[in-house]
Amino acid sequence: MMLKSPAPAVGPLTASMFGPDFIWGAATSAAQIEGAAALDGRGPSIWDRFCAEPGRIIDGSNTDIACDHSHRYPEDVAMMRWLGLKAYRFSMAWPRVQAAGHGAWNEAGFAFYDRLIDALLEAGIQPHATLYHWDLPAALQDKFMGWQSREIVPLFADYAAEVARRFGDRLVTIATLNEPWCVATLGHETAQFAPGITDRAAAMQVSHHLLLAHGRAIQAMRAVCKTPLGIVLNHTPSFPARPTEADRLGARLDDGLNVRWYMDPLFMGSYPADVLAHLGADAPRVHSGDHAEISRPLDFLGINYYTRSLISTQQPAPPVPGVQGFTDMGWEVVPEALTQHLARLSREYAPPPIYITENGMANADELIDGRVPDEARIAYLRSHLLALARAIELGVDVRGYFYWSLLDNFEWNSGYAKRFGLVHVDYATQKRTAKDSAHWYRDFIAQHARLPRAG
Ligand code: IFM
Repeated sequence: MMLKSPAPAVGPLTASMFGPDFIWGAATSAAQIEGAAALDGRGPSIWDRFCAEPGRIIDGSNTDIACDHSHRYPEDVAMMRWLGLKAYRFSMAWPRVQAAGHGAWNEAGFAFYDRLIDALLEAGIQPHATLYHWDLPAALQDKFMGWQSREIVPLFADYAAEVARRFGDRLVTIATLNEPWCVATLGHETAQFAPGITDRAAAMQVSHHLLLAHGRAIQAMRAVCKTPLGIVLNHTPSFPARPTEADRLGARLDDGLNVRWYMDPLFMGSYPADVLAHLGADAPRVHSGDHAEISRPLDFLGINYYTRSLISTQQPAPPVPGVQGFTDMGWEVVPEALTQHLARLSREYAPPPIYITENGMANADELIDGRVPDEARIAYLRSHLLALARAIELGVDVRGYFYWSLLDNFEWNSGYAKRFGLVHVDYATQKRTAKDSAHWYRDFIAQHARLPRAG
């Protein structure tokens, strides 16, 4: 038996494959683009600390300036308008609006997001906010060991309620967390991300506190706003590399740790039994009532999809047939897995409407005579939009797509070495240049906008 990969999504892509209200967007996050790390009362984050530790970031860089978006946001909003984006997904930096993560609010920090949201609305672009995209106030790490402590849960809910109270009427959606798997596993088990801890039990406890904080924040925000609320998960569907029982079991466990560990408590009210058994003493401490809080109803589910995982007991995993290529991150390009995965989520969880809140590729882009000819990114976009259209055809309720990312930016432990943007950023001059993929996406969005509307 050969590896069962989904059938390739072939055929022409047309804008008419997406309904008239489909939302076209692009996404970023605060730490990756804003800069102004120490301006206007922003407190330090765990990523500022992590970047300062030798050897953590491959190019030794940090987020102090990044894309200088906090000063250049009018230019960036103008670029979004030129692209024809209907929506923009950004995150708020908790330490910018509450330097220590508890105590006084920082009005100068809130004023920045107030200006950004107004600029988006004036440009006719829907603002979609995420509350936590990894930049925890460092003071919370010092005081409570960050997400390892349950004491962080009410603090996050207070922060969420304050954002919802101030901005709920102007935000089109609010997501609590971005990619809790990365925070827990990459931050606390493998130490690739801040705060750089290697302790599986701590990582699993962190995952539970993140989910609980999400549930508590949903309740706190519902009390003060009517904005649609949700969460954003990163899913990397797992496949056995070989048709062996061992690889199949490995893929099932990997799926348990990445997909079911988060989907089951959110939509079914419990952690998956096989993963709990696997974790043994490293399973998190759960209080009675926690699962009821975590599984509060949501208005949308954000899915970030980039690639699949091939799992094998043979290391390195043996090559599989039909590989279409790899991005500059070394991630395999597998658009069909997106179709298959969305259909599976729909079938197994009956989730609320889905947004693809991130999808995109890093490419070794070059600026040549004022142009960035990134054909590989155009091919990636085209094939993933086709895969998405196939999922919609299969009946999956997908409402929008946000390309990751609007701009080249700080790619965490890869520093500025990896470029994901539709728009090239020259970090020495901060000059922005729309890549060929930006022109392609703009044309596609324009085609969609020209489709005849019913009525
Ligand atoms: O840059 C990240 C983003 O912050 C979270 N999702 C994955 C992207 C690419 O690695």
